[in-house]
Amino acid sequence: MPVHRSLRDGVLVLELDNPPVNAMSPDVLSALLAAIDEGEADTTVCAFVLAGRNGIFTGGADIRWFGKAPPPGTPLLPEVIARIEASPKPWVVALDGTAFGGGLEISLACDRRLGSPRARVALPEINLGLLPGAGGTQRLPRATGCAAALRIILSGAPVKAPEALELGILDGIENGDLLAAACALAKSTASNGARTLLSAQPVDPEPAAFAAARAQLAPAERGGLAGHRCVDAIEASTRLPFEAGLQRERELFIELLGSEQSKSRIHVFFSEREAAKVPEVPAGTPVTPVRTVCVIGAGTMGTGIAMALANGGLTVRVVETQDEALSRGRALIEKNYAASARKGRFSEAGVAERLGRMSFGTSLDAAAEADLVIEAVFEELDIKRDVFAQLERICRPDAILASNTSTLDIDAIAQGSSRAADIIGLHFFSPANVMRLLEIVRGSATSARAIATSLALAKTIGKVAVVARTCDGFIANRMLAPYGRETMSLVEEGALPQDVDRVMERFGFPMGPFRMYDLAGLDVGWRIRKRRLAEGKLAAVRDSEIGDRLCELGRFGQKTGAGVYRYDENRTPQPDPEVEALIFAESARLGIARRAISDDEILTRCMLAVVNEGAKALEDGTAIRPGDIDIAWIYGFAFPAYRGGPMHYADFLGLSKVRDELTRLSERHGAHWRPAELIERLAGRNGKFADLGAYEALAEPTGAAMAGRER
Ligand code: 3H9
Repeated sequence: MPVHRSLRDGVLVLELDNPPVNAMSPDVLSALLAAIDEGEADTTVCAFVLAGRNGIFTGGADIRWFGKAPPPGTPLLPEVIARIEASPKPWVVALDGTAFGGGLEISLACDRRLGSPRARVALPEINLGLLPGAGGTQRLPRATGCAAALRIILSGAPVKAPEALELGILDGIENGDLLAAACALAKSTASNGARTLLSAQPVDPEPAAFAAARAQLAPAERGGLAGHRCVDAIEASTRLPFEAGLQRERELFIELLGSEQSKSRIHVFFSEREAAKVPEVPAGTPVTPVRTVCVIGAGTMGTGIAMALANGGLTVRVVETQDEALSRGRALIEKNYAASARKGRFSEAGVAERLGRMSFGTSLDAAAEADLVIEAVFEELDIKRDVFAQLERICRPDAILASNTSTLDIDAIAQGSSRAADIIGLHFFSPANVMRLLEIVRGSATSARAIATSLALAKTIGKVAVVARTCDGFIANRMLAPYGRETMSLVEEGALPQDVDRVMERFGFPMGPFRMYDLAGLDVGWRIRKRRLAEGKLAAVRDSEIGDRLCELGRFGQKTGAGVYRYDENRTPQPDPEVEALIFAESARLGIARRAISDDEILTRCMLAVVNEGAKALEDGTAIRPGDIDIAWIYGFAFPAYRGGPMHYADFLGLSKVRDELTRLSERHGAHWRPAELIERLAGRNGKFADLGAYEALAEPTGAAMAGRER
């Protein structure tokens, strides 16, 4: 039953019950309306109390129904809210837990809002490329003032009970029996006669707040559309009578609902949650509870990982072989925390608490009691295998043994180990305490327990997890390689690095590829190319040598003051004639007649290189779903979320167009551009990547995948 009714001493209590988050689906809205009819007709009912079951008030409107026609006769949320406001009997809402989106909006239409200490409210619609479309932009400023309403709606961030009380969103916080207190408040409100509704309250215009808010927004065409419409809607509350303001909000909501930016962000919302579902790891798979983690290696990655774990409330033991290296790592962690405290990200007490959960040592024996060990030593196979051989002897039988390798094959690391089932890749992205993506890489022997434990860890430390099957570069770096190669080819053929960066930044990346190489360090790729060459692993497609030439000149990027660009004291990238000359010389050496290259060609070649490789990663089961790839690129490489990720973007372009463009590129630039078989297959039936569920892209479905499909 989506809404439970109970009569308590003349108060009709309505409890939302649509697990897991009481989303206000058509069933819930119909049941609510029916309850309102009954309560209004029942003379024994003097007031209403609205509450939620399942430990939550509600996660808001049911996003799954957006863009779909609800079943005939189903009321929309704004209609239900209008009924609540128009009711002759007062309403009190009892907010226990989360009240997001339409959940806060329905509360703002009630006379009184009582929260438990664990109440938290938000209007996060902007994260879905939308605005609060059920009165939130009109009622919230009447409760909090415009400046606070702008902050809450533009950030989409939750507000905890004490602050909600301070801002006038809550009328009180009940530490005891919330429902009983709400019923008592409802009765007393009823005895006062008149309703007290926010819609009747005036709004102070605060023009400066609107100017300041607009100044912060990204351009509408660069992902800022929802932000601009939010400000327009809130401003309407200061200029229009309440009903007209509601109407204006509705128009703007409908506009956003139809926008590509919102469709992309809603795709990201659900893809992020789908990515945590691995068919071979059903709900209830046993995990190793992780409280203590041992991190081996105190370099850039090891220290970032240690901070991410401590920020997630875990106990961390950092091990480094040399005292000097250990002290350097410890100093780096302390320096980073001091910087975070200066930026107000953590309080001094918060920093002390996190550092208090860390210990530092030079002996691997520290791993003996760890639930999980994460190795972050030098990216050399032999070194890593030696570490795992020692861990095999030291660690508890139920401990999970993870490697932070970004390129090495997990099967090669686990080869010959008696603990291969417990060995898994946990690929953090630099800086590991900031970047939200955690690529979980499973080897062919990795157990469901190891995967389930890693998925749980990701949730604990606030990372977004994507599961990849081990291969060269897993999902993210595997797709980054053709992207990188294409950026270099474009530069060899006639573009300049700043052209490619300009196009990709206009597309929405916060940083173009060449600026990214300089930030990450050109020497990282150089070392990998040299290692591959030494292992006789020649790239299937020629790698440009521009990066090597720059590294041979000691130009590793920002860390050496020069890479593709030269950097001034403010780290501003300056195009460098020396690099331009080097590029021209490289074109001449390769016998390439440089030509003008359009922005469209730059974007097309960069994006289709990624999409084509993504399709291949789906075909061979490296990636489970297209949405997983989108999440990996958004949280790993800052792909613009308002475009939904590379595979979603390809669907937006249309796979027939993508196939035809790839075919054209293959005729001009070589067979490596041939469309992936999956793209041919989907384009051939006018299909989309979005049509594919877990493993449905597999060229040859495996047993597990078939099992996954059946589940
Ligand atoms: C809105 O309200 C519009 C109005 O202004 C105007 C309308 C006219 N709908 O995140 P979890 C699913 S827009 C449908 O893992 P948690 C979710 O997909 C809405 N489904 O749990 C997942 O499904 P599955 C504004 C929803 O405990 C399951 O519930 N509200 C919705 O980590 C569990 O989700 C928001 O933007 C929904 N609204 O976090 C809030 N919410 O198990 C969006 C969740 O099949 N939701 N699901 O994968 C959240 O932020 C978090 O889910 C929440 C719980 C904090 C509520």
